[in-house]
Parts: sequence; structure tokens; C-alpha cells
Amino acid sequence: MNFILIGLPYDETQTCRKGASKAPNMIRNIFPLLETYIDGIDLSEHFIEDLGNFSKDNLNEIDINKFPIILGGEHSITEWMVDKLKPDNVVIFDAHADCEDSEKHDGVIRRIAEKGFNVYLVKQGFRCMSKEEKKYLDTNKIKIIDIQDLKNIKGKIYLSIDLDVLDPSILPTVGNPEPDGLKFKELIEYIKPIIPNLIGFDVVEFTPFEKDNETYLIIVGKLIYKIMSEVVKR
Ligand SMILES: [Mn+2]
Repeated sequence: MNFILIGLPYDETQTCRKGASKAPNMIRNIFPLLETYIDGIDLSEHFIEDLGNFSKDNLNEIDINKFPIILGGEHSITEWMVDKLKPDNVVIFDAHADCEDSEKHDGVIRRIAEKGFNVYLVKQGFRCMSKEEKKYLDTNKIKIIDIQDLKNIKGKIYLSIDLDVLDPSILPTVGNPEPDGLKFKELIEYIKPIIPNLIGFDVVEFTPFEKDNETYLIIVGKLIYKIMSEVVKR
């Protein structure tokens, strides 16, 4: 299995907790410290090419011919990748609805839906929205999907993981922390049904700026490795 790593250290529209621009390089630096043998798969036997960091303006220079893993950046970068990869479906894990009428990260899911993509916001872990967002969700342009139904999605899937879907007791270093989120193991189990159709994924909104944040880096690194091992197994 061949993977490519792409960093998108964009952090221009975050209003709460900035720092996502540092995430791609900090995650890269933690990878060499992590165990690569995961659930019977040795990731060191698989080709992982790091293409470096990109912006919206030079992202078109990349030819995506391997399985892409995108290191955000704030959630806005998901729209760039969806434009580039043109998947049949976009599945999103996020504490928030991100469907404000806005050009910022808090409107990214709405913008993707308005472009005509099938957008699924996973019900489990989604737990905060504004009244305006509720109105938009009621139009059903974004489908709220239960994990039981993820296996029924047909066609290519791009996955976006806003790390605030995890509980802040596991990962507090995110742009907009929200209490009462998913456990690590739950997130992995919930992703498994879409692995057969997965064509790439991003992890966004990680804001690792505390001095003593190595644990949080390891958690995010391990999440990425876990998903990679599932992709290898398929
Ligand atoms: Mn988000």
C-alpha cells in the first residue's frame, strides 16, 4: 500500500484557539517515535512519502496517485481537498455542524454541500450547533448519519476528522473544545465501516501549542496510524 502525506498548515479563520498551522510539522516529528506494528500490520513495510506542506495556491501542483493523508490546518482545508479529489461522498466526524453561512472554517461543511457533494455528518460525536445551523440542517442538504448506516454509503468516500469530535479529556488541544465527545476506541470503530470505500482522509483543528503536549501529539499520530493499518488490511 502506498500513502502520501500532505501538510496544509492553514489557520487564517480560526476565532477561538489558534495554532493549527503548527500541527502538520509537529505530527510529522512524532511519527518516528510511534510503534509501527499495529493490529498485525507493520506500517514500516508500506511506502509513505511525505510531500511536505502546501497552501490553497500550490495544492494543484500535487498529482494524487497514492492514498493521501492530509494533516491540517483548520477545517477550511477539507473544502480544498474535496475540490481536488472529487469524491462521491464526504463523511465528517465533528463536534460542530460547521454549516454557518460563512466563508470561514465554521461554514466549510455547508460550502461543500452547496457544491453538490453528498455530505454526511456522523451523528455520534456531533453535539453543538447554532440556531442558524439547525435551520440549515433542516434543509437536509447535509445528511446526519447514524454509524449503523455508514456501511450503506455507495461510491468513493473522503473522510474528514475534526479532532474536536474526541472528548476533551482525551484531546483538549483543538480549535473549539466541546465537552462530552467520543472515546478514541469509539472513533476507530465508527470509521471501520467506511474503510472499504475510503480514498483519503484529513485530520483537522489540532492546535498543539502547549509546552507539554507530547501526549496529545502521540494520540493524533496513533489515530492516523490506526486508520492507515485499517486501510492496509482491506
Ligand atoms: Mn469542524
